[in-house]
Amino acid sequence: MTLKLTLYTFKVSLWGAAPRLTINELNISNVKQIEIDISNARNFSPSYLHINPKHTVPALEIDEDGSKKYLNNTTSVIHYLNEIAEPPRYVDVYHKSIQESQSVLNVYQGISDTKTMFARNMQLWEVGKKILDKAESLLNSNGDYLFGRHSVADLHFVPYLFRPQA
Ligand SMILES: N[C@@H](CCC(=O)N[C@@H](CS)C(=O)NCC(=O)O)C(=O)O
Repeated sequence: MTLKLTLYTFKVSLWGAAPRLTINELNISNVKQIEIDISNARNFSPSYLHINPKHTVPALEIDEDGSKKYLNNTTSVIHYLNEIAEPPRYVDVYHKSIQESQSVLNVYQGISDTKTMFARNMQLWEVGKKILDKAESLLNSNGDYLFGRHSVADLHFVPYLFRPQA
């Protein structure tokens, strides 16, 4: 069976970005991507309305041995891509990171209330301030590097310094 996939998407569309991320993360090769510029109403062109009568991006064309079908909402496109992909190389890390995010997801989904998350953020903010105070005092006494000469501590610290500027 020959499978040809074409994703209709638009670079500045968040919905359109979701399957692009999926394709990259799951390393799916040979998906042709076609830009549908919705800012110019290309999603209302007769040819696109044939692909997706709902005139939204993304949409996926699945061509199996010349027989074409279309998926026209983000969830079904992503589920399909997930089905055909090889399991990601670091699948354990994926699951672990999803589990670790579960408490945050619960807040967004209204399953748990926001207080615990915000209390934890406040707590982390205080820890962050202490780390910066400590680093400042070390640099005041030791010069250019945290412990007087360049060490792994400096390598770890620099990204933290850049984050507040982002
Ligand atoms: N329910 C759709 C929503 C997609 C959507 O709203 N896409 C926007 C771009 S972010 C779009 O194509 N809007 C054009 C329109 O509605 O005419 C999905 O799951 O894919």
